[in-house]
Amino acid sequence: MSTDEDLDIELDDKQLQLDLARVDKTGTALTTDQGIGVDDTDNTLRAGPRGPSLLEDFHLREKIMRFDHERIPERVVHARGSAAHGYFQPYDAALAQYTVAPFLTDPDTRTPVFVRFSTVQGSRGSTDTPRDVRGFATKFYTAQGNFDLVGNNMPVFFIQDGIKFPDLVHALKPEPHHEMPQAASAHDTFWDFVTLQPETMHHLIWLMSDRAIPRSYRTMQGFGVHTFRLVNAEGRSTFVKFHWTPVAGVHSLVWDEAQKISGKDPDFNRRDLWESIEGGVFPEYELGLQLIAESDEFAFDEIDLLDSTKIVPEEAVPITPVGRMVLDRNPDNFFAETEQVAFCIGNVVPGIDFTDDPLLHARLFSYLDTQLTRLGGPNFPQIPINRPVAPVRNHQQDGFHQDDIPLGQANYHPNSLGGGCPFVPGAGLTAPDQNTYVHFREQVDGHKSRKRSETFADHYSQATLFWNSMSAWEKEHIAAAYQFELGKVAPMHIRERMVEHLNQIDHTLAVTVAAGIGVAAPEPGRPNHGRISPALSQTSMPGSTGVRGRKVAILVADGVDETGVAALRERLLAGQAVVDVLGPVDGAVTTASGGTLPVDKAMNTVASVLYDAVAVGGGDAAADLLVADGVAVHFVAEAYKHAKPLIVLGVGDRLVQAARLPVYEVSDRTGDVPSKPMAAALDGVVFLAPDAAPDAGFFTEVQD
Ligand code: HDD
Repeated sequence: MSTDEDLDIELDDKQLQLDLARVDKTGTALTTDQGIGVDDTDNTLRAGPRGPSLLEDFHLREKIMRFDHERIPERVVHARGSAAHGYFQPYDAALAQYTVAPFLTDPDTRTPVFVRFSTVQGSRGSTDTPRDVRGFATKFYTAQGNFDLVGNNMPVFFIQDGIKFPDLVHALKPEPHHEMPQAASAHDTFWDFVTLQPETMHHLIWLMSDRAIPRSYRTMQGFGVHTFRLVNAEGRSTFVKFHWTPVAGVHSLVWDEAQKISGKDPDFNRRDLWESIEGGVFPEYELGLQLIAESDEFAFDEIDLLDSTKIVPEEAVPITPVGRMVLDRNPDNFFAETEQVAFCIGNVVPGIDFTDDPLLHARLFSYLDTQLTRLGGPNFPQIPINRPVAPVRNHQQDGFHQDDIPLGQANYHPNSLGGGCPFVPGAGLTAPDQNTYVHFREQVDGHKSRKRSETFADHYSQATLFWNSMSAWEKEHIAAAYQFELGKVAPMHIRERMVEHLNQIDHTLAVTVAAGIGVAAPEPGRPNHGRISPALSQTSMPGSTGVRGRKVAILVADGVDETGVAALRERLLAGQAVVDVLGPVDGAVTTASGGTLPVDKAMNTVASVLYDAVAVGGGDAAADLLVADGVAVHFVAEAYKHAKPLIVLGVGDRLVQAARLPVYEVSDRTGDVPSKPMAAALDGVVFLAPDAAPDAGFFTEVQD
């Protein structure tokens, strides 16, 4: 594998391997699946132009047969997803004391990755922006074999034991009698289940937070959720929790935006991922680890490391940054790659091991098992996107879709007819080396029983911790989300049950939610412990990329002052923002000086919800036209409602006045950009001189 900083991803091992599977049809002639050239693919073979079709038409039969079987079962959860290729590279060798895995310890190694992001509840064709958990699954094609980190964008899970997963998913999915609602958790069966299962309370409050409506996959965290182990060459284990932090910061939609986007552009997150990569704004994430010595397993009050409904607060165990992942290439074919990729939580490499988390253990079975139906047999690891770059040699053969041709007579071990091959390389090892997996020698002892540990019993403290750690606006959004979701639940007893749970988390939250859903305010419940973890608030992760990759709409009309628009556009593009000039219709507008200004899109084919900021061009005649245009007035009013920066050039302020928006700050000096966080304030419009444009800090402050 190349170690060159400027490595062309085409040259990395996985891409070379995929090249063997890529089929370029450019300049080729049409054939059947048997390679036979065809003379006509538009007309069935018939007995006379108006006569019956003939069964001997092998091209017709094959074409229809192939079409009839184009679909495979969608994933039972996480069916809707989008994916990208990229690489991971560790910063240094610091982890070598903890693990034998070179992909984490060799800073000269760039490991190819394929990452699939997903929603959980909806079907393959559902919208990108429901209130839902997002999957964040990474396949590392390491030289020692595939490691799959199959995580989510929330650090905890609904249930503590995987045996409850079918119940959880049945309750979450569309209801069985009428298949409604699609891609939404706001319905009776979900809230019936979770209110009867208090261990869900911590994950639920995350689900009610803005984390459940990420603005883009580029601005979303990822978590391995479970506690895993790193294992070093002496066989010593260290507990580890995996964290992905987006370099662009953690940014979410607001709920009204999310719902509107579902209609305006159901592919919103998918499109963003695709277009960002095509535009060279590569999504980047830092991998960070929380490392906990084996001897500290019981050092945390109220936290059992085997309980996936708990976090280990960063204030207790800081995150050690270990490397960087960059997604820099879109898949060539959605089905072949994004649909056929098979993540298995059991895919680990030497140096990474499991703990006894009962949620994790059920997953170890489920992922392998589900692929058999989904991908049609046991040879799914041979599908190009799933193939390791490490060599695969064993006696596991035959079955549907065997792509390899295993040579030789001996397909068993031990053998002498095949020279004893493939031989077992690590026989006798008591600790892993980088090429040989040796399971951690954990000592286990216990009576068989279906009992849950007492240490898993606290279901509220960390929900309270999360609530306490939110900023005022995050709290508002959470309370509103509970109200929205529970307001769609018909049986009142379920609403009441939920208010009782909320009362165990925080009394004020319970009273606020109750007031919105027709439930009586409860008496004070469990006292709030008052602890906070500042790292849990989105406001702690603003990101460092400023306007890069942000989408800005500039509204123009005939008579626009082109110099102001050009200056703003230029400055935004210099910061790698994405700029769309929007006119009343597509094509071009005439400018104040009599020229023409090209328009990227017509205003009514898009909407402010698809942008991060909206600017209004200047020019007398243009301002009059925009003021008279209901679509333009709505555009700025809605952007304001969603707390987005409004940038107004010159007399463009007339549009803002027409929308009756309050004005809080006027900047008429070049480059003097107000820094008031509009998201929090919800009370203003920014005016800029024609040649002023927002700098990085501006967007950082208004992100949420
Ligand atoms: Fe799961 C898919 C994440 C618990 C059973 N899961 C799936 C995907 C992600 C997760 C990201 C999509 C992978 C892809 O893009 O193809 N799942 C999680 C996380 C969990 C979790 C972070 C808790 C910490 N899952 C979980 C449990 C079970 C499953 C407890 C079963 C006992 N998950 C599955 C599955 C899926 C799946 C049925 C459906 C498609 C697939 O595996 O390949 O096996």
